[in-house]
Amino acid sequence: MVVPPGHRSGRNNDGVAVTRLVLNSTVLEVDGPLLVGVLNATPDSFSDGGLFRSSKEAVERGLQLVSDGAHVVDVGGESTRPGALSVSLGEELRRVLPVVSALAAEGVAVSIDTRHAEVAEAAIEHGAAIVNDVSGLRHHAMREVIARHHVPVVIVHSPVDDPSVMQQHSQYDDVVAAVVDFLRVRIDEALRAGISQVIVDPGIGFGKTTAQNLEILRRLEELSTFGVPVLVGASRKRFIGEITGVDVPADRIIGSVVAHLSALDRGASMLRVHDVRAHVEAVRMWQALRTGSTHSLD
Ligand code: HH2
Repeated sequence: MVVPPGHRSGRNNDGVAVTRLVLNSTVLEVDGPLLVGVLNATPDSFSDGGLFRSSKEAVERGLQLVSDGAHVVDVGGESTRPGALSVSLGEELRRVLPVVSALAAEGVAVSIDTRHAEVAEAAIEHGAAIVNDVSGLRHHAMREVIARHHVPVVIVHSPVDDPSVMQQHSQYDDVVAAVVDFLRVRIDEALRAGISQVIVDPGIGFGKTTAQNLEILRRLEELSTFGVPVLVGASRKRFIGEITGVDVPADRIIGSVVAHLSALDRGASMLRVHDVRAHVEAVRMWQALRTGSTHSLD
């Protein structure tokens, strides 16, 4: 496996991951876990759907995520929750573009959470700097857009492209092997298409049972074989509710933090989270325990 050339993701002297992404004309380098704040401009996302009815409210939320400590804000206009109905391209664009451009104008590093090449391209043209492809970079058109605009891509494992049926596809002999094999193929395709910055994500909850999500988190080191940053998004997901007994997604903060700290211990360097403040605190403590440093982190 060839490591994509745009990367210099490694470990510092304390063994903590350093992530470096080239975004438009700037470089985002984070010495320690990189936090991606979730911003769903949707009426039906499982934990924050309908909260930000206007673009203005969504932008305010995005700026709040940054002041709380998010390094990147991930803007999505279509829910991927199991069973979610797909929206038209026009509607997805209408939801995300004003939010992307307003945040980018404020200097925020924005990623666009989509499975559609048209939405990715329009969002990039409005200032998005990363594509979070929740369909796993399956489509040639998406690879072509990302390569042409030289933006980093998050490749998310999902057994099928369509969220409305993905829970019917959770049969794997070995879920971790299936995720690793899938990502290996997609990374090779990305490199062949000329994409130089790749981040991988096992797709927690994307066509997976609670037991499979746990198996992935327990064996997350197996994703380090690619030598590219590993992103984990367990935030508020249903399996956390099942394990902790916390029914309301927005109340699943402790379970989310614990899952994410475990992911950091097993090689993740990026976390996609709704509750940024709680994760900043948790990550500071995690990093201090690893390094012995008493300095508070930026
Ligand atoms: N999970 C969701 C959406 N996008 N992107 C990445 N890279 N990794 C994830 O695990 C991931 C993701 C689902 O969570 P959320 O955005 O909160 O909900 P919804 O899809 O209902 O909008």
